[in-house]
Amino acid sequence: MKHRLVTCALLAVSVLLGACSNKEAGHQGKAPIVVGFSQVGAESEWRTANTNSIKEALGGDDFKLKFSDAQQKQENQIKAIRSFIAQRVNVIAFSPVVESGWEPVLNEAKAAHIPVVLTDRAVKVPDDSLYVTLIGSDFVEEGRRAARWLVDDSKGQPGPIRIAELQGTVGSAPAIDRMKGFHEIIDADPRFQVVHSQSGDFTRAKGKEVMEAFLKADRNINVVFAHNDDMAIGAILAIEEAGLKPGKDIKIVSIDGVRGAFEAMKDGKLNATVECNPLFGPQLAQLIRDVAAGKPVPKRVVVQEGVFTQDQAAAELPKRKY
Ligand code: GYE
Repeated sequence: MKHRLVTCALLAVSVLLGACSNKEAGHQGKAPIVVGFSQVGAESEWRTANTNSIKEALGGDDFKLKFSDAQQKQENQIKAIRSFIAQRVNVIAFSPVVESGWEPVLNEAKAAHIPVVLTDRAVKVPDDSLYVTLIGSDFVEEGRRAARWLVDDSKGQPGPIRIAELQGTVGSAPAIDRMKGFHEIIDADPRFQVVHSQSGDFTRAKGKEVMEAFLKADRNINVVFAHNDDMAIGAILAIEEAGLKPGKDIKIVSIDGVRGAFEAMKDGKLNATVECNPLFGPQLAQLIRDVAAGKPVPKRVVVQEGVFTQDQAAAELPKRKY
């Protein structure tokens, strides 16, 4: 009897131990996948929607999310990634604020055998084995789409068509690529002239500030091309304060497709927005599951998106999830 009891107790202990070591084995057992995520910041409506989508998708029992906000500073992201490495997370994911300067820290992650998933923005590294995959939009195509809208809208109009450009964060993939795509299209038509171009760092406040400065120097602006909706919304305020009508005296096209842009289109103040979908949390969660399980994943995953104009705004607005 005593012997039996001891055997039972031993069995119970070994089952418990088994469960524990299974948990410690990380993602192979039932234990959650520990993910360190470094977000750019909270600079725009797009970013807030993106953060919510990621937190929700990585909020279940399958994951343990360590989330860090870099406040648009690369040095903060590098610090966060180093701390994820020190904590030996299973997967590191991050949306790089700028394209360059990532090699040292990515090499450290590689040396620690921690796979890196890039979200939203690309990096410039000579060795692309430093990250496993990138999930995000095609920013060059978004720039082309904004330009194609403009070409269409200004059919039959005489030149010059004077454009003010509000760039995103200097050195960031979306700023570089959207500018490139936009020029690819407009440079084919000599009527289009980009007469002002400056960064508004993807925020409303800076978009407004930069537009105010443009208008102080020059009231002869026909079009604003803003690299995101928030800067366009800031520019709308500056245009109104200057006594001009946004959407009429100055046409405005921007990128993201956030709720604020649809509201501005409904009011006739913004002319068009090119969609950039931030709601890829669920797709990211699946990618991370695959990466953690050592399954092969595509090097580049592109998010699906479209273009919307004023006539579609009222019908589209209630359907928008961001
Ligand atoms: O367009 C902008 C945000 O990287 C796609 O960053 C993202 C951009 C987005 O601040 O609103």
